[in-house]
This record gives sequence, C-alpha cells and structure tokens, in this order.
Amino acid sequence: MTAIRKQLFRRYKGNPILAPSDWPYTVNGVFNPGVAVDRDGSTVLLVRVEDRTGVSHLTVARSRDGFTDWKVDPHPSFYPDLDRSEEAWGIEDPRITRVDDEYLITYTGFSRGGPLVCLAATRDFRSFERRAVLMSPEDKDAALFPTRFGGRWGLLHRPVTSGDHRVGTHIWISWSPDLRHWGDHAILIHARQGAWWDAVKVGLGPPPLQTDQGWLLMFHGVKTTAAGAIYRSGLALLDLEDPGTVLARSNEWVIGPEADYERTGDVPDVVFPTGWLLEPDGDTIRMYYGAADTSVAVASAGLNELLAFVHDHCICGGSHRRGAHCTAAAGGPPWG
Ligand code: BMA
Repeated sequence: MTAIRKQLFRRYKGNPILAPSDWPYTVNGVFNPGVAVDRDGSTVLLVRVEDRTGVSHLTVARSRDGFTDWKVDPHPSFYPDLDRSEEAWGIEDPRITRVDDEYLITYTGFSRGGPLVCLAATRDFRSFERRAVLMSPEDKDAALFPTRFGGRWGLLHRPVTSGDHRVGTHIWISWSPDLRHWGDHAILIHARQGAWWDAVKVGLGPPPLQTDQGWLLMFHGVKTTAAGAIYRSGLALLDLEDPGTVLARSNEWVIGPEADYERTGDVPDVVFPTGWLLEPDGDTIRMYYGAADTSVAVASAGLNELLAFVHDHCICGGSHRRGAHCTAAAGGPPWG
C-alpha cells in the first residue's frame, strides 16, 4: 500500500488572509495577487479586485510579516484604462518580477478582442507606468524572468491557439531584445490529454524562481468534470542557462482545492497561485494564491522538498538522473 504522502504546501491557519469583507470599499472578490518585497522588507500584494460591476482592477495590500495585519489601499491602486480597447473590460492576475530598482508587472488586459498580456512598471507600488502590450489575444498567465539570457528577455505565457479540445492550451516561451518585440516562440510545457489533472489546459502560476538546480515553475492544470473545472498546480524545472529546456515536470499536482475557502466561492474548486517568495533562510517558500476567485490565501513549503519532489515524481517516473533532463518532460506528446 502506498504511504499517504505528506502535504508539500502547508496552508496558513489564518487563511484566507484577505477576503472581500477586509476591503475598505465595496467589492465582490479579491484574489490572484502578485507579490513582492518592498524596500523596507514588508510584503506587498497587488491583488486582483473584482468590483460590483464585474470588472477587475488591482489594489495594493501591505503587511510587515506577510501573514497578518494587512493595510489595504483605500482606493484602487492601478485601475484599468477603460478608454483603451486593451483594458476595456478590466485588468487581472498580475505577476511581479523585480529587475534592478523596478518591479515589472505582467498582467492580463481584458480587451474587446479577448484577454492579452500587458506590461507595467512601478518603483513604489504607488504610481504605475504602462509599458506595452506584449502578446495579442488570446493570451494570459505571463511572467518575465528576472535575468536576461544572451541579452534577451524571456517571457512565459499561455496563448490559446485553438478552441479544439484535442489540440490543448500550452505554456510557451518567447524572447525579446527590448521587452517590445517578441519572437522565437516555442511551446515549453504541453497540456496532457485524457484523464490527467493537467490535460487540455495548463498555465503559468508565479514567476519562475531561480534555484541552483534550475528555474522552478509552478503551473496550473485544469480538469473538466461533470461538476465543472478543478484548478490544481504542479511543478516543473527549467535549465538555468537555457530555460527553453524542461529538466523535470511533476506527474502529480502539489496543491489543489481542499479547504472550504478553496472549494466554495464565485468559482468553486480553484487554487490559483500567482506569487511566491523565498524567505531569508533560503529554503522556505511563501506562496500566495487566489482561492475560488473570492479570497487570497497563503501556504508555505520547503524549496529543497519541492526540488526533490519534481525529480522523484517526474512524469518520466523519476528515472532521469538529477542534473540531466527528462526527455519525457521536454518532448511533450505522445506521453499525453
Ligand atoms: C482562469 C483565469 C483566472 C481565474 C481562473 C478560475 O482562466 O481567468 O483569473 O482565477 O480561470 O476561474
């Protein structure tokens, strides 16, 4: 009999840490936050807020310890430019990458042509500067790497290439010399097929996290059931120098909806990670996620445990050597 696997991610007992009732103004849902450490060491969440028009904006919440005593901006911090077609129906799901003195924010613009990938920058989470539309519709779940590779920026993102279920919706990597012009697009993480938890549709979670073994990714997979979709998340590892190469990919999810606040809400059965931080101890990861498109929750995990898991529970069955890459993870179907 297989031993019951211990939870890699331990949910904070005080979850959800932010709920609509914590907001200083009237809202419907607060979820899918980007996270950053501010200059004074406090934790900043840039939270997607859906107000009672149904349109989303982003609002900053700050906490000294990242768990308690959140100070929420009294008004929307970054509001969609409703006159621009690219943001006509709101802005959603930010991911934050710190580069030098700036925080680069990739977020979904809900345009009249469908969801697309936008870039904005801030130095202080008070004023935000729109930079560019990075990817045309339909595309979302995007994040930048904090470093350049051979002078080029890398972007992970999730275009929807076809409405056909049999084709699937995959995570891509694209490259740019200047954060404006993008090319050399390639599929990086394939959605599987059939009954898998990550069949048909996958998408990036938080921005890639640099480790000495490679870039750690968390990605969501969507399983469609008779009762609706279930959003869970698994792990993958990319080569440090060549992030277009997948070293390993977990066969199983590492967090999925279990707690009441994840199972019940506007969209039930959704765990949607969008930000994580490595604590100063160098091992503890603090991961923030949207729960049921209604509230914000946090869970912690050990980085070394996650790295061991993605190797030992890789989709190849853990047969690849650590350091070498898993050909099954890199190759995509026919394993789906
Ligand atoms: C995805 C995104 C997320 C949302 C999730 C579950 O497609 O749009 O914003 O949290 O669906 O509804």
